[in-house]
Amino acid sequence: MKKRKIVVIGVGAVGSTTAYTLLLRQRMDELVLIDVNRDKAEGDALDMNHGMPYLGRVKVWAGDYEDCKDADIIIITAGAAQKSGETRIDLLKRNVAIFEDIVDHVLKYNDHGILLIASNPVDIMSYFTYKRSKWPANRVIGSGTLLDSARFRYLIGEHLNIDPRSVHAHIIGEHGDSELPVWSLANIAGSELILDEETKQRIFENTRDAAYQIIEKKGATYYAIALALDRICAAILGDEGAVLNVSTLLEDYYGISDVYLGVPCIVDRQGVREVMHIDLNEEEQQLLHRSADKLKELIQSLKH
Ligand code: 6V0
Repeated sequence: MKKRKIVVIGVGAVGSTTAYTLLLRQRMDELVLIDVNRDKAEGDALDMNHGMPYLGRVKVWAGDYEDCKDADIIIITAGAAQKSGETRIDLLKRNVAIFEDIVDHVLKYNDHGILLIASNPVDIMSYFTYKRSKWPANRVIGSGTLLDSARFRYLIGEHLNIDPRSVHAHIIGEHGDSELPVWSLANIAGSELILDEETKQRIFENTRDAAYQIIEKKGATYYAIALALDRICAAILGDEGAVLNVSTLLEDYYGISDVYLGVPCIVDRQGVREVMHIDLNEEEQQLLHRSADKLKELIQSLKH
């Protein structure tokens, strides 16, 4: 049987937590860690290997770009992270420069895998990777609003005392300040949520601003994003056809094209098999357009 292989590029807070999560869940047979800080990658690999007597056998090592050769999934979490008071957009120029180098290196060795992007601003970094790689859009995926949707479902579940896995609710648009809640489709067992406007506003603001709150308290966010990335890898490697709010290329989605945004997508071995068209009300459509316009402006600003 073909070995499943995942490469994680950038093993800082997000990358190493993601690697560890993938390892605990035994998602692959081989796991490669790449970082400009080689010592960090080597230290992480040693540390993880020492846990192997308590796990199944997974080969973990600190590698080079050559190791991308036969990888099924290449996760990029490298780059600058938000500091307290910074928005995700503040990271843009720094991370584009880092990505030029990383994407070109990956392309030298791999032309068939799936690139999974987590570095921020994730929608723009995913679009940039799609353009630079010239790979079909289905194989360049951003983590999008999967994490935001998880936060949203958790907060709704907490408020109603319901398991968040039974809460069906979506955050779509930018993974960032212009994202929007799709209240019109939020439901539990098909029943509409009965929440007053004030509660809805509070739940959404706590979802949207969650990263700021966490960064203020401990400097970085990594556990929940690691679980979200693990979920995407499971959907890909298991050929699941799971519906996940990842960032993907939109083509005439409510008239929006040529931008990456988080929307519900069917994810399987091909990556994004299909972008799902969901019924948004007028207000939600307007907010989605606003989110797309903001990202398009930023993409344009990169060209100057
Ligand atoms: P971090 O802890 O600073 O780690 C970044 C890592 O990237 C470090 O180990 C660096 O050495 C490494 N690195 C930098 N340049 C390169 C390069 N050229 N090649 C290889 N490695 C390199 O940051 P953290 O892990 O906290 O965040 C990483 C990225 O994820 C940031 O852009 C965050 O904003 C983003 N996040 C995205 C989330 C999402 O939902 N998509 C959630 C949380 C963070």
